[in-house]
Amino acid sequence: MNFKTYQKLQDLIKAKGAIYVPLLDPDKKSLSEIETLVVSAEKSGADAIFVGSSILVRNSFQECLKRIKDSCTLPVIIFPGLFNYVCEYADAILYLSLVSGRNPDLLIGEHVKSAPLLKSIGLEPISTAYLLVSSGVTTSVEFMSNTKPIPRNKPDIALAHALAAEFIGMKLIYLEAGSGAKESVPEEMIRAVKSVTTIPIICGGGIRTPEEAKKKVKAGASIVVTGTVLEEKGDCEKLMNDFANAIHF
Ligand code: 1GP
Repeated sequence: MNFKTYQKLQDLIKAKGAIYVPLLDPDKKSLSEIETLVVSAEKSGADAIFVGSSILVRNSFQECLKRIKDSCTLPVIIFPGLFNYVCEYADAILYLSLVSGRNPDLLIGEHVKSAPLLKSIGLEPISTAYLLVSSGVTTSVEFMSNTKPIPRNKPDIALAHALAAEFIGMKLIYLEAGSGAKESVPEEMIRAVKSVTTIPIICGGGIRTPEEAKKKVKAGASIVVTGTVLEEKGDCEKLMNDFANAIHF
């Protein structure tokens, strides 16, 4: 198994300080809209593309990944939500373990089911500690995963989870407020996690402006993800460009 996509992300973080990753949901846009978005993302300075959904409604995931790969040269990474959708057209998959919860299926069960297929198609897994953080509303992840998020005013709890994940050998820490969250992950929590961990921190959920994204980077995030705010716009090339400029330093 090679880990070249993870290495590429690390190289980009080293070169740019932090990187910007738009999240595309195949359920929210048509295939042609997604193709257009991907082309705009590359032009606007985005560094990689995440593709995923909490519930897949349309039967177009494989086709969508293929079209995305054909439309850009950016690393294309599956962000599987709660289930490990596997697809040979992607460069890698965030192999998410929902470490903030105590649901065994999402800590290891789903991984066991998908590991042999990942191996046989040669899809790179990027071991990622997924920490769900409360955000003011019940998010899809919270409901679907049947787990409690970490209270947003408890950075010490997030810190302990992140440290344990790094000790176990995970390669990324995803601080997640949930798609469309009312409030994004607090900077104080990002700072606390950053103060003890050496692996890159991804921050996503409820980030709506480039200014907000910059605050996450200043607090210690190496990767900032936006999804919902892009779905709400028609042509979002300028917005993606503003995000990329705010995040790179
Ligand atoms: C969701 O972190 C991602 O899993 C992105 O969240 O859709 O709120 O930008 P938004």
